[in-house]
Amino acid sequence: MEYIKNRFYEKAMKNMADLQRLRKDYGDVVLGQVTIDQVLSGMKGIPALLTETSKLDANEGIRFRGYSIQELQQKLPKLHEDGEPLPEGLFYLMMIGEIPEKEDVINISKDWATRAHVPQHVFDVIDALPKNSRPMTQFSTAILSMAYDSVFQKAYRAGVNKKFYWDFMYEDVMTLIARLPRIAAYIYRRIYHNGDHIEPNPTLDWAGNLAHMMGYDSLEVKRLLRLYMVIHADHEGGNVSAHATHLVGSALSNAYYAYSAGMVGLAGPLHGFANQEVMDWISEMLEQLGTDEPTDEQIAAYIEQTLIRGRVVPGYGHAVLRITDPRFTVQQQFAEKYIVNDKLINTVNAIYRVAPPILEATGKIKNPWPNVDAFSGALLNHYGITESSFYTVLFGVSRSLGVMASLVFDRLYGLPIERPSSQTMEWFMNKAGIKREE
Ligand code: HAX
Repeated sequence: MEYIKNRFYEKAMKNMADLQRLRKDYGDVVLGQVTIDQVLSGMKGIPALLTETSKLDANEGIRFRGYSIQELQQKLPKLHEDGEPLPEGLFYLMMIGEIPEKEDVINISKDWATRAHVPQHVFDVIDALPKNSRPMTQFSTAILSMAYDSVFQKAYRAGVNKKFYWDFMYEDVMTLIARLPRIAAYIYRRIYHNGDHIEPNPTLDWAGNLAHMMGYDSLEVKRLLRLYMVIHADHEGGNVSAHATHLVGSALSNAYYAYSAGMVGLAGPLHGFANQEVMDWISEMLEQLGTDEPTDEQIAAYIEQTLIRGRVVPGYGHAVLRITDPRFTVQQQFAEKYIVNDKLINTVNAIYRVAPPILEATGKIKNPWPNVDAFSGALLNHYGITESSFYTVLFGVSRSLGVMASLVFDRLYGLPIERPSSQTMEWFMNKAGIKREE
């Protein structure tokens, strides 16, 4: 499997000369002006990070190395002709920048299968937590407990030259990704299936094995999880999970520390936890209305009520996107293709009809359209994965692909410790040319 690592090195090293040239000869090129509003509204739109794996366009959605999700559905290798692409192929694409051959994808599957053994101490750490602690708490704690195994950390402590950091980081990243399905499934079976665990099947692909170990061996669930793992994998570098991973990694923390930090960020309700919140919000609505087939008028009234209560409508809005998230659309298409008349999916579609004009009419919500989290829960629920408190863990497993690929780039490029400046209120007032109210 060394050839994947070697190919990554050859391809990525070609960019090094460009990076050095940019820093040395063009370092004082001005990239734009930063406004007070940008800083005080969460640094939106400020170009501040170098991320190779994907790019998010506000009016088009995500592109992975230039390819849209629909293009990837056509081009990335699949196990079955009418199935979904394997996430292994997307990982290859993000790392190497080229669409892989089927053989490349099978090689990554095999590589991850050989690395997938999870040490007993990780299960012991999970089992030491209360069974009812949040799945994301169990997940991020389990990840952190694997730092013990970090080859990067050992190499660093042994004094290895920094030009080889990326190599050890690559090894940690591949091992970490390989172990995640087992860890996620272990937490799933521990919480929702009385600890009745299912052993991995090393002949299965990464997402297929996750479905298997969670207890779902049907082709349908494997197909859904392959789609799920592809569409959640990356969303350029500035989102909370990616940025937290990168930031912590910039202190030369190992991959387990960095990814665990990213997962703690993903667990927030405005980010990855929104996929559970969508389900909670819909459940509460249906309970309040006493129906599982609400009318558009009833949904509209519930949205208004949510806004009046000063709450967000989960699954809607985005910090960058200004359109319906293409990740929402591919899930909707998946449902149209494979699912006939599911009441929850009908409700999700009805919310999509009703919510955008109401959100737009508030005049303050910049993007009234649905994001990825508005649909994913209904699909999982349809196939029997009804435990919505677990959904953010599934998101997290997928997100490892992008943020971990980026971490290898970070170390190969030798990106420095990240340290933006912060300013006091007084500094901002001075810049605005105004004085504080007495
Ligand atoms: N419902 C109600 N109000 C909303 C809203 C929504 N869906 N989306 C934005 N707003 C509000 C904001 O809370 C903000 O209100 P205040 O001025 O009173 O603070 C105002 O509209 C302007 O916000 P914005 O500039 O449009 O949006 P932000 O960039 O600040 O936030 C969020 C983007 C995604 C966090 C936001 O749209 C939101 O809270 N959505 C609901 C939660 C959600 O679905 N999160 C998942 C996003 C996708 C993702 O990361 N998945 O992991």
